[in-house]
Amino acid sequence: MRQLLTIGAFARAAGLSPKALRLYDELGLLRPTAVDGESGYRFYDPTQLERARLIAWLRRLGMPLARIRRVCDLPAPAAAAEIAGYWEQVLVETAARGQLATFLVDYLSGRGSTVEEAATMLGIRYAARSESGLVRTSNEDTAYAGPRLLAVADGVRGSGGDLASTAAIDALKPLETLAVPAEDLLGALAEAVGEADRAIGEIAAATPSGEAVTTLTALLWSGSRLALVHIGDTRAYLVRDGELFQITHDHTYVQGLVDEGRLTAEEAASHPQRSLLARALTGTGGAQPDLSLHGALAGDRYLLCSDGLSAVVPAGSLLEVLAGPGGPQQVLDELVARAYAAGAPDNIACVVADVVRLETPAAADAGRGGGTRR
Ligand SMILES: [Mn+2]
Repeated sequence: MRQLLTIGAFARAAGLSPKALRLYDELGLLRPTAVDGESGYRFYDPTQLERARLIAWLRRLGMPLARIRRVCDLPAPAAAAEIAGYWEQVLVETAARGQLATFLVDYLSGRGSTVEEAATMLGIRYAARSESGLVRTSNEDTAYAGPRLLAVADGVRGSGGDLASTAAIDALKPLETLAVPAEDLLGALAEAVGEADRAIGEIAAATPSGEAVTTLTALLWSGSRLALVHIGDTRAYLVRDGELFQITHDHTYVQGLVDEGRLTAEEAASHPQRSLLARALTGTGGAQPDLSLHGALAGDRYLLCSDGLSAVVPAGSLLEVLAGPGGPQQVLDELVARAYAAGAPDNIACVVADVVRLETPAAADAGRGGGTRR
């Protein structure tokens, strides 16, 4: 029989502590070969070192013990696949936490700027349209614009799609009239999205397929800032200083491949699975929308749209129209006209909104005095 190692010697050889070894014994993760009946001392066989080292490495990766047990009991190729899957999950979660951290930094940095906000009175001018296009016989897209809320939603084709996109935006409409302090904007939006998801769950339960799915991209106006909520492949763009910025990230399968560097943006645009959604409102709870705050400047122009516009009218053409003359309605009509000129193969939902300086008594006084205010 091979010489057994004491728990201390085995712990040193494996890079684990005796305390950890006792825990792994209790959890059934790594049983000692022998236990002294009188003293209770544990003894390990040197052949157990491989398993012990694997456990130590997996602990360093941060893998939970239950998952480590699963990996240890698998044959090597399956264990490798399990570790790869775990790591992919960690990366996704870390990216989500990174976004949250960025958001919190922005959020808390922007909080103290009420003096500046009071000096500049801003408002929005807006227009919204939703069309079925030239090919589809039904319209599952919804577009809405009001004094505080701008929103588009693209319901996935099927029995519940149109109801789902309407319900998603309806759930946000109470925010039009609710007095929400600027610092609570995002919380209010997140809550409303939870409401939207619950409503969609009811719609799904009432449809024969049992499914109702929609995207949602919405902006809530606070008078100085815009809170953005986004899930799916509807988009929000900002035109500022003559430049077009897409301020949402598509939650699609192909965008995921682009992010991983496995596909170029051009390849993604013509990919057969380009409309496959990675995230959406499905009524199953736990929806994970992106939330962010955007400071408003007079002269900013926002576009919210479904893929019925963005997939057929290239960014250069969008900017040409958005940077052109005319108010929101005129620009919106021109954008929709370009989608039709491109064949309008899908439903089109579109909102255009301009951030404008409001004429206030204070601003008018300053104007008379010849001062320039910003
Ligand atoms: Mn669509």
